[in-house]
Amino acid sequence: MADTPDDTPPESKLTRTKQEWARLGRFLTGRQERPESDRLPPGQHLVKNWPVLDLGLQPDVSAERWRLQINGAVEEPQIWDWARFQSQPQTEETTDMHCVTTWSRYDNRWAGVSTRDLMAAVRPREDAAFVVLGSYDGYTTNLPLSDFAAPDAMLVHSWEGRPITKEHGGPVRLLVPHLYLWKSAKWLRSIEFRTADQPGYWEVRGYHNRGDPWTEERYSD
Ligand SMILES: Nc1nc2c(c(=O)[nH]1)N[C@H]1C(S)=C(S)[C@@H](COP(=O)(O)O)O[C@H]1N2
Ligand SMILES: [Mo]
Repeated sequence: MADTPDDTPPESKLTRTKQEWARLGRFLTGRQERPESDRLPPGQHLVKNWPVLDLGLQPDVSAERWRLQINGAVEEPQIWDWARFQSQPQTEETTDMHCVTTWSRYDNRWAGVSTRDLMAAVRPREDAAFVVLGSYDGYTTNLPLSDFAAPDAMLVHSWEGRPITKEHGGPVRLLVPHLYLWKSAKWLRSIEFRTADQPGYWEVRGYHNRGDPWTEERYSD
Protein backbone atom coordinates (compact mmCIF):
# COMPACT_ATOMS: atom_id res chain seq x y z
CA MET A 1 0.00 0.00 0.00
CA ALA A 2 1.34 3.41 -0.96
CA ASP A 3 2.54 5.43 1.97
CA THR A 4 1.61 8.99 1.05
CA PRO A 5 1.59 11.50 3.92
CA ASP A 6 -1.88 13.03 3.81
CA ASP A 7 -0.60 16.61 4.21
CA THR A 8 1.63 16.35 1.11
CA PRO A 9 -0.33 15.56 -2.01
CA PRO A 10 1.82 13.88 -4.65
CA GLU A 11 3.34 16.03 -7.36
CA SER A 12 2.31 15.27 -10.88
CA LYS A 13 2.71 16.80 -14.31
CA LEU A 14 -0.61 18.54 -13.73
CA THR A 15 0.28 20.05 -10.37
CA ARG A 16 3.63 21.20 -11.70
CA THR A 17 1.93 22.79 -14.71
CA LYS A 18 -0.58 24.52 -12.48
CA GLN A 19 2.20 25.85 -10.27
CA GLU A 20 3.92 27.19 -13.36
CA TRP A 21 0.69 28.94 -14.38
CA ALA A 22 0.49 30.51 -10.94
CA ARG A 23 4.10 31.65 -11.14
CA LEU A 24 3.40 33.33 -14.47
CA GLY A 25 0.08 34.62 -13.18
CA ARG A 26 0.80 38.28 -13.68
CA PHE A 27 1.03 37.66 -17.42
CA LEU A 28 -2.14 35.58 -17.74
CA THR A 29 -4.94 36.96 -19.80
CA GLY A 30 -8.50 35.97 -20.51
CA ARG A 31 -7.45 35.35 -24.09
CA GLN A 32 -7.81 31.78 -25.24
CA GLU A 33 -7.85 29.95 -28.54
CA ARG A 34 -11.36 29.87 -29.95
CA PRO A 35 -12.96 27.78 -32.66
CA GLU A 36 -13.82 29.62 -35.91
CA SER A 37 -17.53 29.39 -35.02
CA ASP A 38 -16.79 31.47 -31.91
CA ARG A 39 -14.66 34.06 -33.67
CA LEU A 40 -17.33 36.78 -33.74
CA PRO A 41 -18.18 37.91 -30.19
CA PRO A 42 -21.88 38.12 -29.19
CA GLY A 43 -23.75 41.17 -30.47
CA GLN A 44 -21.07 42.04 -33.06
CA HIS A 45 -21.34 42.24 -36.86
CA LEU A 46 -18.56 42.03 -39.41
CA VAL A 47 -17.38 45.02 -41.43
CA LYS A 48 -14.98 45.12 -44.36
CA ASN A 49 -14.03 48.79 -44.03
CA TRP A 50 -12.34 50.26 -40.95
CA PRO A 51 -14.55 52.87 -39.25
CA VAL A 52 -13.02 55.88 -37.47
CA LEU A 53 -14.10 56.59 -33.88
CA ASP A 54 -12.61 59.11 -31.49
CA LEU A 55 -13.34 62.28 -29.54
CA GLY A 56 -13.31 64.31 -32.75
CA LEU A 57 -9.95 65.99 -32.23
CA GLN A 58 -7.37 64.29 -34.39
CA PRO A 59 -4.00 65.63 -33.31
CA ASP A 60 -1.37 66.18 -35.97
CA VAL A 61 1.66 64.33 -34.61
CA SER A 62 4.52 63.84 -37.01
CA ALA A 63 6.99 61.03 -36.43
CA GLU A 64 9.67 63.68 -35.77
CA ARG A 65 7.64 65.37 -33.06
CA TRP A 66 6.28 62.16 -31.51
CA ARG A 67 7.55 61.14 -28.06
CA LEU A 68 6.43 58.29 -25.82
CA GLN A 69 6.92 58.68 -22.09
CA ILE A 70 7.05 55.38 -20.19
CA ASN A 71 7.14 55.85 -16.44
CA GLY A 72 5.61 55.06 -13.03
CA ALA A 73 6.27 51.70 -11.35
CA VAL A 74 9.17 50.66 -13.60
CA GLU A 75 12.87 50.14 -12.95
CA GLU A 76 13.90 52.12 -16.05
CA PRO A 77 11.61 54.97 -17.04
CA GLN A 78 12.25 55.95 -20.65
CA ILE A 79 11.26 58.50 -23.24
CA TRP A 80 11.20 57.07 -26.73
CA ASP A 81 11.52 59.17 -29.82
CA TRP A 82 10.84 57.74 -33.29
CA ALA A 83 14.38 56.39 -33.79
CA ARG A 84 14.41 54.67 -30.40
CA PHE A 85 10.96 53.18 -31.04
CA GLN A 86 12.11 51.87 -34.43
CA SER A 87 15.23 50.35 -32.87
CA GLN A 88 13.16 48.09 -30.56
CA PRO A 89 12.50 44.47 -31.63
CA GLN A 90 9.81 44.56 -34.33
CA THR A 91 6.80 42.24 -34.37
CA GLU A 92 4.14 41.42 -36.97
CA GLU A 93 0.72 40.06 -36.02
CA THR A 94 -2.57 39.50 -37.78
CA THR A 95 -5.48 40.00 -35.39
CA ASP A 96 -9.20 40.81 -35.26
CA MET A 97 -10.61 43.97 -33.69
CA HIS A 98 -13.92 44.53 -31.93
CA CYS A 99 -15.53 47.89 -31.24
CA VAL A 100 -18.19 48.29 -28.55
CA THR A 101 -20.39 50.06 -31.15
CA THR A 102 -20.84 46.47 -32.51
CA TRP A 103 -18.52 46.30 -35.51
CA SER A 104 -15.74 43.76 -35.77
CA ARG A 105 -13.05 43.50 -38.43
CA TYR A 106 -11.04 40.34 -39.07
CA ASP A 107 -7.44 39.78 -40.15
CA ASN A 108 -5.71 43.10 -39.64
CA ARG A 109 -2.00 42.87 -40.26
CA TRP A 110 -0.05 45.02 -37.82
CA ALA A 111 3.61 45.86 -37.40
CA GLY A 112 5.16 47.46 -34.34
CA VAL A 113 6.62 46.70 -30.94
CA SER A 114 5.00 44.12 -28.67
CA THR A 115 4.07 45.27 -25.19
CA ARG A 116 6.20 42.39 -23.84
CA ASP A 117 9.28 43.78 -25.57
CA LEU A 118 8.44 47.22 -24.18
CA MET A 119 8.16 45.70 -20.71
CA ALA A 120 11.50 43.95 -21.15
CA ALA A 121 13.01 47.39 -21.81
CA VAL A 122 11.47 49.30 -18.86
CA ARG A 123 11.12 46.38 -16.42
CA PRO A 124 7.89 46.91 -14.44
CA ARG A 125 8.39 46.67 -10.68
CA GLU A 126 6.98 43.67 -8.81
CA ASP A 127 4.12 45.78 -7.47
CA ALA A 128 3.04 47.15 -10.87
CA ALA A 129 -0.46 45.84 -11.60
CA PHE A 130 -2.09 48.38 -13.97
CA VAL A 131 -1.24 50.70 -16.82
CA VAL A 132 -2.81 54.01 -17.80
CA LEU A 133 -2.34 55.15 -21.39
CA GLY A 134 -2.36 58.79 -22.33
CA SER A 135 -2.83 60.21 -25.83
CA TYR A 136 -2.09 63.42 -27.74
CA ASP A 137 -5.82 64.28 -27.89
CA GLY A 138 -6.15 64.12 -24.08
CA TYR A 139 -7.75 60.65 -24.13
CA THR A 140 -6.86 58.15 -21.40
CA THR A 141 -7.67 54.48 -20.85
CA ASN A 142 -6.65 51.93 -18.22
CA LEU A 143 -5.77 48.25 -18.34
CA PRO A 144 -4.74 45.56 -15.88
CA LEU A 145 -1.08 44.76 -16.54
CA SER A 146 -2.10 41.18 -17.42
CA ASP A 147 -4.21 42.48 -20.34
CA PHE A 148 -1.57 44.99 -21.46
CA ALA A 149 0.98 42.15 -21.46
CA ALA A 150 -1.14 39.81 -23.64
CA PRO A 151 1.08 38.07 -26.19
CA ASP A 152 -0.58 39.82 -29.16
CA ALA A 153 -0.81 43.33 -27.65
CA MET A 154 1.36 45.81 -29.57
CA LEU A 155 2.29 49.42 -30.09
CA VAL A 156 1.60 49.55 -33.81
CA HIS A 157 2.99 51.87 -36.48
CA SER A 158 1.72 50.02 -39.58
CA TRP A 159 -1.49 48.42 -40.79
CA GLU A 160 -1.50 46.25 -43.93
CA GLY A 161 2.06 47.29 -44.71
CA ARG A 162 1.41 51.04 -44.57
CA PRO A 163 1.95 53.61 -41.84
CA ILE A 164 -1.11 54.02 -39.58
CA THR A 165 -2.97 57.06 -40.87
CA LYS A 166 -3.66 60.06 -38.67
CA GLU A 167 -7.38 59.25 -38.34
CA HIS A 168 -6.53 55.78 -37.00
CA GLY A 169 -4.03 57.10 -34.46
CA GLY A 170 -0.73 57.41 -36.29
CA PRO A 171 2.15 57.60 -35.89
CA VAL A 172 1.75 55.10 -33.02
CA ARG A 173 -1.29 53.58 -31.33
CA LEU A 174 -1.86 50.69 -28.98
CA LEU A 175 -3.66 47.55 -30.13
CA VAL A 176 -5.03 45.10 -27.56
CA PRO A 177 -7.02 42.73 -29.78
CA HIS A 178 -8.73 40.70 -27.06
CA LEU A 179 -10.54 43.72 -25.56
CA TYR A 180 -13.00 46.25 -27.03
CA LEU A 181 -11.19 48.81 -29.13
CA TRP A 182 -11.64 51.77 -26.78
CA LYS A 183 -8.76 50.22 -24.76
CA SER A 184 -6.50 50.66 -27.80
CA ALA A 185 -5.37 54.26 -27.40
CA LYS A 186 -4.66 56.17 -30.61
CA TRP A 187 -1.88 58.84 -30.87
CA LEU A 188 -0.12 57.19 -27.95
CA ARG A 189 1.86 59.63 -25.79
CA SER A 190 2.40 58.03 -22.37
CA ILE A 191 2.28 54.70 -20.58
CA GLU A 192 2.20 54.88 -16.81
CA PHE A 193 2.71 51.64 -14.87
CA ARG A 194 0.77 51.80 -11.61
CA THR A 195 0.20 49.90 -8.38
CA ALA A 196 -3.43 51.11 -8.25
CA ASP A 197 -6.02 51.27 -11.01
CA GLN A 198 -7.24 54.58 -12.41
CA PRO A 199 -10.25 54.50 -14.75
CA GLY A 200 -9.81 56.45 -18.00
CA TYR A 201 -11.98 58.61 -20.23
CA TRP A 202 -14.71 56.10 -21.15
CA GLU A 203 -14.34 54.05 -17.99
CA VAL A 204 -15.60 57.00 -15.90
CA ARG A 205 -18.39 57.60 -18.43
CA GLY A 206 -20.31 54.38 -18.06
CA TYR A 207 -18.12 51.94 -19.94
CA HIS A 208 -16.86 48.73 -18.40
CA ASN A 209 -13.53 48.84 -16.59
CA ARG A 210 -12.18 45.82 -18.50
CA GLY A 211 -14.11 45.43 -21.77
CA ASP A 212 -13.99 41.73 -22.72
CA PRO A 213 -16.04 41.33 -25.96
CA TRP A 214 -16.79 37.61 -25.39
CA THR A 215 -18.55 38.26 -22.10
CA GLU A 216 -19.98 41.56 -23.42
CA GLU A 217 -18.35 43.73 -20.82
CA ARG A 218 -19.72 46.82 -22.57
CA TYR A 219 -21.01 49.01 -19.74
CA SER A 220 -20.41 49.36 -16.03
CA ASP A 221 -23.14 48.13 -13.60
N1 LIG B 1 -6.51 58.82 -28.33
C1 LIG B 1 -7.68 58.22 -28.52
N2 LIG B 1 -7.71 56.90 -28.65
C2 LIG B 1 -8.89 56.27 -28.87
C3 LIG B 1 -10.10 56.98 -28.91
C4 LIG B 1 -10.03 58.40 -28.76
O1 LIG B 1 -11.05 59.11 -28.80
N3 LIG B 1 -8.80 58.97 -28.58
N4 LIG B 1 -11.28 56.30 -29.12
C5 LIG B 1 -11.30 54.88 -28.82
C6 LIG B 1 -12.47 54.23 -29.35
S1 LIG B 1 -13.93 54.48 -28.51
C7 LIG B 1 -12.41 53.38 -30.42
S2 LIG B 1 -13.76 52.47 -30.92
C8 LIG B 1 -11.16 53.21 -31.19
C9 LIG B 1 -11.40 53.47 -32.66
O2 LIG B 1 -10.23 53.32 -33.40
P1 LIG B 1 -10.33 53.58 -34.97
O3 LIG B 1 -10.84 55.00 -35.15
O4 LIG B 1 -8.96 53.40 -35.50
O5 LIG B 1 -11.31 52.58 -35.50
O6 LIG B 1 -10.13 54.07 -30.73
C10 LIG B 1 -10.05 54.17 -29.34
N5 LIG B 1 -8.87 54.92 -29.02
MO1 LIG C 1 -15.42 52.89 -29.37
